Amino acid sequence: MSVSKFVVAALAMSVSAVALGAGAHGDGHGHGQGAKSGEPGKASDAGRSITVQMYDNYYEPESIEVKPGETVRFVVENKGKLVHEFNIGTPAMHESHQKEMMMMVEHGVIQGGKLNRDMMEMDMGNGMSMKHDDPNSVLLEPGESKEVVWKFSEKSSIEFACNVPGHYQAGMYGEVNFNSGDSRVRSLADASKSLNTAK
Ligand SMILES: [Cu+2]
Repeated sequence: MSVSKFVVAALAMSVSAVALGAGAHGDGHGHGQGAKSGEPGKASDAGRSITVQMYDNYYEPESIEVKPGETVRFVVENKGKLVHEFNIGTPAMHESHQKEMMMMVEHGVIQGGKLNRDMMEMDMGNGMSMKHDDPNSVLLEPGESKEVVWKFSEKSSIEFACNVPGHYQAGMYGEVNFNSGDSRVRSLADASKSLNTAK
């Protein structure tokens, strides 16, 4: 689902959507699989799995370490009593997605511990819907579990976060730390060594 589609869908079904739509419009671009956060990965390329448990309102583990370019299979489990999201993105992407999820709450798609999946599937006209189906994210009811396979890009500022209204603000996000500076430092050192020998 693209942001623009989402905003149009919300406009079509809401009286109060003018203000909401305007809010989501400004920095809506770049949501989803932005080059900065990585891209959907293939399960067969994943070298390891990380189990992420979601509680009200925090993650276990609180942060993760990855290598640039690494594909990781995340097994996401909602152990809380509320609907939670696991979403990999830049802080700007999360901020923009929070506006979309606010609309999902206002339209009754997210109701505390329940998701109205029928409403998410509903055709709002022109094939638009309130589906939450971006590959960098899962939205789960209590007790549900789903996988996200993600290929991280180069080192950048990325967080995993829950954009259900109020949860990010309550601290429901974690750092993605890139841990491979070593090889680059080494190759720089090698490069300068060979420059020196060439003199
Ligand atoms: Cu949450």
